[in-house]
Amino acid sequence: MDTKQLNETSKFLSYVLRHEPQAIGLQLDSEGWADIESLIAGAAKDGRTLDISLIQTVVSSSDKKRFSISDDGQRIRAVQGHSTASVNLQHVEKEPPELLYHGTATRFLESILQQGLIAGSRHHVHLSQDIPTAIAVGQRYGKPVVLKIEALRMHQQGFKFFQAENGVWLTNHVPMSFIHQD
Ligand code: HQG
Repeated sequence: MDTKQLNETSKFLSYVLRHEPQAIGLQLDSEGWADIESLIAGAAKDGRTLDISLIQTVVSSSDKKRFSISDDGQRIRAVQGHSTASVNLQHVEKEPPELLYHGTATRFLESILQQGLIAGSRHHVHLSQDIPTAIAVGQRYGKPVVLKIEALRMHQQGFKFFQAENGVWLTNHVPMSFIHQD
């Protein structure tokens, strides 16, 4: 298994487990779980050869721990990042640290200044615990900029925060009054 094959498979799993399960006729339950045998069968119809050992390697080697496999080994899910309406993953609600970070691209700043941070097509706004991670997230869309979020103050004012299994922080909306650009 080479890195290219692992990356491609990881992208494919993100696509079907977060966004378009119907592309391969896959059913996700409300917690995002898919049956691994059905995933392999659906992928095969799409001309893609998956097997359990490739899937397990992608899951265990994912730098961001994007996926998890159920204890019985039968099911797989993405731990965050969904956009598909059929999934409503019940993340654990948690008090956030004083500051969290959001990496974005400079070209989005004008709109963010007007609307605050919005979830867009995903179910939540995604926040990072540290600046290097936020820079990497922002770089995906252009020249990165890191916004500092007063997460604890938001929480004290009633905004809910969740932490996904892989440590990514999630919230529904961040108004501009809690965002700093320094
Ligand atoms: C931006 C990756 C204009 C937001 C990452 C972001 C993350 C606005 C983009 C996870 C806006 C949405 C999520 C507003 C927010 N006006 N633009 N009002 N509010 N935006 O990909 O946070 O590798 O849906 O700044 O590491 O970039 O896939 O969200 O640039 O953890 O596992 O709209 O995805 O993880 O982009 O990334 P995304 P994100 P994976």
